[in-house]
Amino acid sequence: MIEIAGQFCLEGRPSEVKALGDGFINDTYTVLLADSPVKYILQRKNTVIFKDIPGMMSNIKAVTEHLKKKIADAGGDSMREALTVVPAKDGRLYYECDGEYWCATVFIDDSVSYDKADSEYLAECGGRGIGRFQAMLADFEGELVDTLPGFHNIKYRFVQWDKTLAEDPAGRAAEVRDLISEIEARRSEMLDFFKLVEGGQIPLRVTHNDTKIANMLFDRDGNVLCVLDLDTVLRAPCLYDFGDSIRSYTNTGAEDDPEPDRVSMSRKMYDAFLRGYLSEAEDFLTDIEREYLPFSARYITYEQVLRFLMDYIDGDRYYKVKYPEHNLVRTRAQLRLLQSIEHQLFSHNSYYVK
Ligand code: GN1
Ligand code: MG
Repeated sequence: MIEIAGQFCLEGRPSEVKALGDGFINDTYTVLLADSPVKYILQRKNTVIFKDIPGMMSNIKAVTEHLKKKIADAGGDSMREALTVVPAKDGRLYYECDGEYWCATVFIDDSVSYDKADSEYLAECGGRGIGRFQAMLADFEGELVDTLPGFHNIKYRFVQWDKTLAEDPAGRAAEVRDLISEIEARRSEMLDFFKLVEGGQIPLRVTHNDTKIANMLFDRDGNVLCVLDLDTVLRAPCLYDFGDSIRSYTNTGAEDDPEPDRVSMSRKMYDAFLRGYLSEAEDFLTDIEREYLPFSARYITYEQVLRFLMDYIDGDRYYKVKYPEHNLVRTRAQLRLLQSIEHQLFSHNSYYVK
């Protein structure tokens, strides 16, 4: 690992590499130097999921350069408020070895990260952080490679879903019939929403697409310092970021809570995140985007239920699992969250119901 770290343009000699965090997709490490306090993040990218790492890294480089310029113009600290990609010694944005792709960024010290939002204040700050991230990228005009075709495209997810159910590779479909019908019961409503994206009524913007709270760094005052994990920066509806944030910030339980009774959407956290988000996004949101903010929470949470369940049926090939039933536990917990979102935002006495 030290040898791999040494392939990058670091400010000194790497002396220690330590595993970091709980990502579901990539493997992440911290790199310490022998002769300097500067630290780095080293990641082995998941090449089963991401087919074009050079394309992904050129997206990340272009987007972070754009953000850094905006941050510096506003008098901010562009080394702490945006990721800094560290190139390999041959000038590429990755190091390839035995078919594995490694990438490095500068570690941002003196910051706080969370798996779960613990206050309305933090949710409001999170909303502001994502709104600002999207606002800063509103005038990004560069090319972006589509690193994950069909990522939040529910039509494409149903193609994968139908195939997985038909093949039933791990022989697990029969035991999850109740969950499969929860997916099927909502299929047409989800496709109706996606027609608005395909038809162009809902615009594409430069968005993050994986805005769970663990993908943000906060400062000691609770403000979002830096948005991390830019692997999925794509042109997509900004609603996906809002929806995924609500899925993460408002959950009273854990994403994989083994006790679904602990899981619900906190309405107060929803309102706080929305308040923060609108304080930055109000100026660019169109009427239809505003109208569909609540639905996006339902859409993304539904997609997550589908993806966890599909991976369980598929024999756990996409997400890292910590125990054999993990994807099933995740499915049940996210389904409970979906039902709570529906109950609170879409039942007849809800002000959001359409
Ligand atoms: C994955 O990479 P990470 O752990 O932030 C996944 C997201 C899911 C999330 C669920 C590329 O995110 O789409 O919402 O897990 N990323 C990819 O926690 O599939
Ligand atoms: Mg990710």
